[in-house]
Amino acid sequence: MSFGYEQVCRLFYFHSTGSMAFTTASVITITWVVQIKKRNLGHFLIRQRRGIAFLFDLSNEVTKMVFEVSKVPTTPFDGQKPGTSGLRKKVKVFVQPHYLHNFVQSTFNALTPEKVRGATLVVSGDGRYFSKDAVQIIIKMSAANGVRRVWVGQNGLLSTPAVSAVIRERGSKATGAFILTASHNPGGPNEDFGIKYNMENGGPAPEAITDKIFENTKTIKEYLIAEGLPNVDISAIGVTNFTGPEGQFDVEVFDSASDFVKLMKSIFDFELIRKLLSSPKFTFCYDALHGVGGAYANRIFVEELGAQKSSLLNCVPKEDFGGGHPDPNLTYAKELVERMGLGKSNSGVEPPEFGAASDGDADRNMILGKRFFVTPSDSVAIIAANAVNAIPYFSSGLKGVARSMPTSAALDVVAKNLGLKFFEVPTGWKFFGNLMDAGMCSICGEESFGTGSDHIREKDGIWAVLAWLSILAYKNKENLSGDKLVSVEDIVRQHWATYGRHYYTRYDYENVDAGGAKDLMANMVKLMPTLNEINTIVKGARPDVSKVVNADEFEYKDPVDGSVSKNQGIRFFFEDGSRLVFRLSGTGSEGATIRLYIEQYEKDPSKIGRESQEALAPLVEVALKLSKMQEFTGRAAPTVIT
Ligand code: VG1
Ligand code: CO
Repeated sequence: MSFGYEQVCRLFYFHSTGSMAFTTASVITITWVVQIKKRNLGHFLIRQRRGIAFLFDLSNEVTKMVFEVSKVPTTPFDGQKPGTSGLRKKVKVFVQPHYLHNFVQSTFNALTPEKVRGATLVVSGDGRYFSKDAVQIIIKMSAANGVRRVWVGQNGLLSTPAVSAVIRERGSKATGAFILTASHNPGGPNEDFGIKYNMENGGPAPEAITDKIFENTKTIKEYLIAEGLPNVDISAIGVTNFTGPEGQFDVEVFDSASDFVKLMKSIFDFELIRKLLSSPKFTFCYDALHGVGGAYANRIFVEELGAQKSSLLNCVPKEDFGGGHPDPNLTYAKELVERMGLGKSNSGVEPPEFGAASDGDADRNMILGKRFFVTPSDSVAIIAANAVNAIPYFSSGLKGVARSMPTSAALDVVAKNLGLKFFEVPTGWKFFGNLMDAGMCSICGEESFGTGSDHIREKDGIWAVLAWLSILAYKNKENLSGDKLVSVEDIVRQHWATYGRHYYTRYDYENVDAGGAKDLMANMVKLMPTLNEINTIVKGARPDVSKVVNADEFEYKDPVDGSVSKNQGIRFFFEDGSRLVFRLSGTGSEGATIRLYIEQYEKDPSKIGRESQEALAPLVEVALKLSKMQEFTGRAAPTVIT
């Protein structure tokens, strides 16, 4: 037999039943025919007649479904710029014809066709409204772009940390992932959808890639899709095989929790935690806020660690998160906050010893003790201070620690005391990845309820809960039959006594007019170099606040690859170590959100027990005056205070 290379031909498959299927693609390269033979996909007899190749399948099974690829013309959409963590927009925007397609194709193009061809991609998310449709669209586009296989968590569910874990190690490694989530933003037909791409290290795409994606969205003219590919049943575990112009294409649906549970068991001492959870003195409560955390909670907390089923709240993932904000903070995690004795009403029931919540995609966490709130900035510092003793994964020491710029300096103090490498990066998890890949950082965190480690390249809500349970289990090891357990509050107060306390609060002004927000920031940039003027405003507002000694706009140079990220927030540093930070959110889907971060360090043990809003009131007043908040936004009060 002699075939010309890249010869025009048609392919026929004869089923054993006698029926016949054929590709309608008119161009099939002979290399592909040879590949089929090499891959041993059945017994093929190849004949050629007048430039047409015939493939006769002599095997008994025909399992391959054959698809063709279409090039669909399209035009760019405005505003497809990935923010702090992917592209987030209202569902109404995402469902427009070609909208999602344009973004996915722009991503493929940014990754380059060579990298996409033959790739293994993970596609899943927090299960929010529109996810199931999006999974099918991305499968069809992956097939058309020459991806070799797509891995999907059952029902399209995988938490963001689980995606990171799956990319890094699910038997073999994957090339990357599309994560379908808008995190803590609400879901449903009138709410938010989101998509982001993670790289082969399991972490969010760096700015070099997200910038390229955005550039591509501005010029895109066509996308590739296998429109005729039947929808894959993502509710059933199993593999479906297809064949296309680039060769074989498989979709594998797998259990959403197994890989992640295995990873957690390799990090923590589950036996020790189990002992704590089974102690009658210890009571526990976890709220998934109807996010994807629920898909892991039962397996880990109940099946593996023996917690009561009744200790799980809102653990059934829902497309609309039950109508709430899946945001684990004191404002939105209402049910948990009430249960922990931090709400307005007093039910008279004794709150649990420990409570935790995670967000829509289960990468954030909130840690609560009985009638006690742990700030995320304190949480990461306390985990870092106790990790080596309490968590087997860290027993040989920490490589370093890192926090995002607006996060309080509680971690800095721990790093200094323990002689650890320390890094301050811009907001967003993508900046931690390089440090971790380079072996420079083991534990990191953000003030926005994000905590994690180098076990993956995303923050990890369930990991944080297990870290705290490990610390509690370790501190109570010899104490489970004693009178009183060491509580969350005891651990935090002990930490403050050792390292000092960072009073901390964040004010969010959500969905303000984008123009007003920009002007407010521009006004402060102008103010920055004029320390005298700044201090006149400070003294005018609160004579009891110390003076501003420096003001700047945060800029980060990545110590690993040298890349520079500018305009990452405006900072005012005070003589007594206090700090104000202003930045615009990069995760909102409408208007602008201004975040104001306020921090004050107190070393004097007699002054560490104050209520934080009261302790910070003078600095808040100064911040509002300096920024002319009300003048620029028309807002007399923030939307959320954490
Ligand atoms: C917010 C937080 C930031 C976090 C990001 C993504 O970003 O401040 O710390 O990394 O959300 O978290 P911004 O730009 O709105 O301040 V998640 O849980 O949405 O992936
Ligand atoms: Co999230």
